[in-house]
Amino acid sequence: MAVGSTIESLEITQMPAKLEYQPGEVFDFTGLKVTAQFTNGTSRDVTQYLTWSNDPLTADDTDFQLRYPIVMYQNADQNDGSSLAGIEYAQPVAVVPLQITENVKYGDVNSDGKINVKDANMIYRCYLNKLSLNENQRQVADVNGDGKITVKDFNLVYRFYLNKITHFPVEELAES
Ligand SMILES: [Ca+2]
Ligand SMILES: [Ca+2]
Repeated sequence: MAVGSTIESLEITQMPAKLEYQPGEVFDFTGLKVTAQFTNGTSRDVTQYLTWSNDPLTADDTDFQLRYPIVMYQNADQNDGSSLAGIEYAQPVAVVPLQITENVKYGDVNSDGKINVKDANMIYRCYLNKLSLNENQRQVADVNGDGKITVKDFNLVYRFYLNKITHFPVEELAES
């Protein structure tokens, strides 16, 4: 790479193959190509120099940032650590738009990752008007997809818990 020339911008010339993620996954750069435009008019593939966060993705990472390592330019006395005046830093950033969606886990009304008798009981109590569920809870509780929370949903969740069924009617509706 030409020393002394400065990156003007980073351009994503090829998007990574995977753009859709669930929270908790880690960014996969496969297929990604990023080209740097230099102030001297040249351009070059700099994909291999980029850095990014390997932390699990969250719902906020829809603009995923890829950074070029800090570039220091302009003449400066680099032996004099006491004065950084006159040195400019630039950290070119390319942004990959990611789609991060949380999969609906039908039947898991209390969102503990398991489908068991606790969820079935919540559905039953909701049906009896003893418990009010929020919008998300109502969505995952309606496992037969009829828009209502009834004893049918309770039965389905309970049967799922007993391993009598492996999926819910609402999931078949979503797939078709
Ligand atoms: Ca649960
Ligand atoms: Ca229902």
